Amino acid sequence: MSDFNSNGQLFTDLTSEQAAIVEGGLTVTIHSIQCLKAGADGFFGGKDEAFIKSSDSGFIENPGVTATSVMSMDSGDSRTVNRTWRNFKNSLRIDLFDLDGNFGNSDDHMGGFTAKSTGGQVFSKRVSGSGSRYRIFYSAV
Ligand SMILES: [Ca+2]
Ligand SMILES: [Ca+2]
Repeated sequence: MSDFNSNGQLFTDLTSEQAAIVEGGLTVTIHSIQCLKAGADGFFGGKDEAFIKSSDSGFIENPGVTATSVMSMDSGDSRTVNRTWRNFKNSLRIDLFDLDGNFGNSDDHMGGFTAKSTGGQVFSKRVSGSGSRYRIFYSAV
């Protein structure tokens, strides 16, 4: 929506996305993950080859480099991740997958969530999918 201000100059109202750019966007850090149940390889059993990816858009840093390395996860395992994503918006989508490339299948989705600001505090989020359950520890500002 456009309008003229008192000096007769054209100005445009910011959309919420543009306002987030002015405010600096959102920075999401995944601190660690905990595997509550490793089950995404079905009857093959064993561990998940977990990786975290954001399919979001509008990245400020590392565009295109959106996934972590693969972490071998068994039930009860915890791993430090310490990976940060930053975008232009006020939310950022995080998804967890099990790598299945060696079997020629597409990777299994093990759940995800849309992160919003936590005021810098560390929150945990439970996600599940494809027979696996995880807890993801994150913060966002
Ligand atoms: Ca699998
Ligand atoms: Ca796998």
